[in-house]
Amino acid sequence: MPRLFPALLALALLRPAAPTERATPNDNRASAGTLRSGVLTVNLEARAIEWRPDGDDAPGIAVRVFAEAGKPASVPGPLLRVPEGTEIRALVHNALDAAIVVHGLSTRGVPLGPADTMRVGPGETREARFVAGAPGTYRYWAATSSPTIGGRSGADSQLGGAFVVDPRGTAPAADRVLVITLWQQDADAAGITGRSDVLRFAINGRSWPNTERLAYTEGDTVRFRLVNLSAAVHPMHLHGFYFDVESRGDGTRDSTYDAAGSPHLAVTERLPPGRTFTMRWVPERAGNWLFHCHDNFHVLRNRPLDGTPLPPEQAVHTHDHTRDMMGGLVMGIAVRPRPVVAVAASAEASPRRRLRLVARTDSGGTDAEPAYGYVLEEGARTVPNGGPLLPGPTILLKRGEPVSITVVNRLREPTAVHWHGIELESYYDGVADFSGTPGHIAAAIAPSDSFEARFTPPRAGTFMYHPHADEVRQQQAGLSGALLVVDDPAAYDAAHDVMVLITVPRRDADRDRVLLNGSLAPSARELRVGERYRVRVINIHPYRPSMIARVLRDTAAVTWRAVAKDGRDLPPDQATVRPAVQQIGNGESYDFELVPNEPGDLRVLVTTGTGVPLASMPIHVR
Ligand SMILES: [Cu+2]
Repeated sequence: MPRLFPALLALALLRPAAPTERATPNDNRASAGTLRSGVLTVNLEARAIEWRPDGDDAPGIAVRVFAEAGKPASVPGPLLRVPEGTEIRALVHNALDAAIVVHGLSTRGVPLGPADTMRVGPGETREARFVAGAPGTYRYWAATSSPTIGGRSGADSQLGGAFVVDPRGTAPAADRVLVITLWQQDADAAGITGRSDVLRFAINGRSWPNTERLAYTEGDTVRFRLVNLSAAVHPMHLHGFYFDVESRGDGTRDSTYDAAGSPHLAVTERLPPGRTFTMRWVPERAGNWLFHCHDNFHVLRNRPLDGTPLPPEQAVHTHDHTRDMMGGLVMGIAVRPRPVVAVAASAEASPRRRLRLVARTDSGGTDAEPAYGYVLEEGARTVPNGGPLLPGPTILLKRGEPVSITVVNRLREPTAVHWHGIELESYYDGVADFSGTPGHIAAAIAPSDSFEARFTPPRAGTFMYHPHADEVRQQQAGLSGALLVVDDPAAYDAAHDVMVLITVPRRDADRDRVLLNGSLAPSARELRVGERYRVRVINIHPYRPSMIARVLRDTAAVTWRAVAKDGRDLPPDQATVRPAVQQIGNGESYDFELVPNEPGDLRVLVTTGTGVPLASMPIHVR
């Protein structure tokens, strides 16, 4: 140790002094600058600050941010929000010791010109003057080195903010602007970051469980504007409710959908780096709900920023699962009941169907790579009958029929099951130690214990179920499956259903591939020319948010007709015939209608977002 000391001292002397100013989280509720006579004047300053994403009492990190000159700094940087037609005069002063290139301070909704980028040397001040442009959700950002948002990782990663243009003549909507950022020191070659890494995903400058808690009342109309200033793709998932994706943007243009057109309903929307979307939803049921990224590695509790280790995962299991085991891109939403005149409890409309879903150990696992699986029991029937327990048994429910599913935990660790995409009561939603209402919260299911989930699926479609406690470990061990809701289970024809259920292999040695229907080598399907098949593509993989599923004849995609997304039928104008190519984020499902028009061999091919094959399933057409 003494021998190392001079070297450490030299390193310490070489490091720039830690910034003394501490940034506050930015809730993005008010625009920066002064709006007068149709002109927004704002003085932005790039400076080095300390950011504490885990709260004021937790360790911080040194990052660069934009702040308003003379005002406290925040993460993310100041919100610029103006009515359409406003002229923006933004002075940008660079108080950093390196030059920055600023992007996004130019007119929105038109092709980008050279004015969109502005180099500001250290100590310099430059002015951007422009008319705001088309209404929508945008962002501005800067970097000392990277030419792209996705290339930023460390100190530059928080250098930016949201930019919103409201329609002319309207007051700003009562919406919330949610800016996602990511600070990371290192990522491995695959860009996959694990629990042990020191990194931070944040929404409006804070990581779960320190993100803002949102509160609404049943029946409110809620609007979120999502802005991804991070270097990663985030499939954002809302529990319990569909939301309407009102617009999608690339930061330069925002494709606000025709208000008269059909809604784009989803429970999960993929958000690549630099992109934006706007969502509207109505919380119709009281209780606690989550809105979170469905890439499980983006909702892990990460190591404290001072580098101290986390307790081992199993030890953490004894605490509040959602608070203590999740982190990063999670928002908690409390929905208060709307006061109503009490009505007498009505008798159940129809008898409740009773199922048991048993989580248990499968054969072939190790302590490091456990093998778990589900067994579905109904009366004397058990599915599957033997091992291996992969994939989870498909749960087939009848639309409108009340169901009781008793989850029995035969594991040696707590678990909980989330019925992903189902509109149900909060208490049964399966987020351990979080779902429910104050005083009536559903705990994690302890080993040897059970939990009865009750719901009545209101619509037919393709859904999924998976644990919402220690998701990375339990899903990789084999706990997940498809949940199909149909109008008439007796008439359900599995021979005309082509399931493409994408999950993660149990062993890390197989991590360069994915499982299709629980297998690295899925068995072939036999289809008949001219008959109509429903292809259900489901992604419950814990990471890989950009996979693409295709149905190919040789190397060319056949065509299919889109019929549903996230379990919800598409309106006629969106149910179009298109090439059989679909990108799919974690927690998304897509249904297609496929009618093979000639005999021969097809295959389902699942690749990474850049085309690297991950899995293939043969289809023989006779
Ligand atoms: Cu994510």
